[in-house]
Amino acid sequence: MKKIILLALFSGALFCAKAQNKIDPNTIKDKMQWFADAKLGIFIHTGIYSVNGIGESWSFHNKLISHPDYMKQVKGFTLKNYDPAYWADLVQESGARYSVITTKHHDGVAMYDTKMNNLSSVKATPAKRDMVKPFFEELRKRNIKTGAYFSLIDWTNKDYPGFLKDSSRYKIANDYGRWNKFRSFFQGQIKEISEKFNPDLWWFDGDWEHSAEEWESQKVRQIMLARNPNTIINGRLQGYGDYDTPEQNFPVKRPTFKWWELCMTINDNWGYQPQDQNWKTPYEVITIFVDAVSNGGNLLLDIGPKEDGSIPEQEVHILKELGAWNKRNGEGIFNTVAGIDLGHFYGPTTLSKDSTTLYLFVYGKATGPLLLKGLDNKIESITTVGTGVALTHKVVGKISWSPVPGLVYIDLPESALDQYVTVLKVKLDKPIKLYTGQGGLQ
Ligand code: JFZ
Repeated sequence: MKKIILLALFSGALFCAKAQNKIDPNTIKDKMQWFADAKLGIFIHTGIYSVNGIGESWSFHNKLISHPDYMKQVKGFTLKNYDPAYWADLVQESGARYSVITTKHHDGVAMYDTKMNNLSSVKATPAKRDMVKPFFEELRKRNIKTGAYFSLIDWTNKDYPGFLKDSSRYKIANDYGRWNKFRSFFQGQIKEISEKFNPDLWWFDGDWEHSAEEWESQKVRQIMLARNPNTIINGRLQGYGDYDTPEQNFPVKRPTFKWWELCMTINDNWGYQPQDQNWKTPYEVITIFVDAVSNGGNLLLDIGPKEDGSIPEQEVHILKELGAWNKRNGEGIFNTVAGIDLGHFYGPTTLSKDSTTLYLFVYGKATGPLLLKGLDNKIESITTVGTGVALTHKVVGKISWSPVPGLVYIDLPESALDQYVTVLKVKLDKPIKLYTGQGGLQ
């Protein structure tokens, strides 16, 4: 229940406070355009939790393991097979346009060479490597946008109030100087990430533990925008973010947020956990991806590399299958906008930006005739995007004297089907015009 409330809070905080800090809507629209067009990102939870294959940070917070035993994992984090070029190749092959890597999770262990303390993959682990710099360099070589996940929570830092689930070190009101010391620390890390890596996107996390005032969220936003006014910020910087981040739970009704991204695990856990073999199938991932895009959102699909930097083969397989599907059908996904109401077509749809092309998505082995309702356009052609098959259609029930359009039945032979989701391209005579009446005589 807590998670649902908090995730709902993320959304509320994001949009109700935006008016307060008067973010210029035009500037925001321009800089969010790449994100709106990108549709797919790959999330990477890398951290010492992959050594024992246990829950990231939460395992000690929820007392499943003592904090000292959790922190002993620093000694097993080797990255001996870490290959940032391979990671970037895999992101590229998936079809993703951006990738977000954990620079620091709630456990406080930085995956980059932070100068703010000695708790990092560089200074505290046998890896002695900064993961972020080389990965961002490889992403940029491939024109893939870079995202920095940063946890505001730092349950290991002695100056952070929170620690274990039912105990805290102090209350801010009782020791403001200590809280200020922590604020200088975490804001110093944000400054150095800004300066060293200049991420295209910031993925904050953990804002739920304190208020925007306590975090100094407006100041934090300014720190990032001062370095790069075009960087975009997720909605977990309470009231000072640019887009919403529903987590794991897929929206059923189309979200009202202008920009949003569903972040989702590829099995049931964010980090590498060997016992978790509940992999989502390529079909499940692709259908969830299509659903998010048809509702105007993005999918941020997570992978959890092992402590040596290698990526589990199941994750590689899923990303490659997703990428192969994107290669066949990406025209209906990338650079499109949200589709039409489900009353017109009983499935996901997207539109070209000039709305002269309607893309219909057909799950699994469904074949025609498919029904398209209320289309008040002349159809110039219907083809399958992935297989390029020209399809026939029939208009039924058009009454000559009525303005109400007829029903369109589209033949979809089994031979034209995609292995996972078939995409139909409906080329229209002009920008889409839809009849949304209740039938009858008008
Ligand atoms: C957060 C992190 O805690 C999690 O470890 C992972 O990094 C995910 C992407 O982001 O997920 C949450 C967010 C909120 C709650 C729990 C986990 N909550 O409100 O209990």
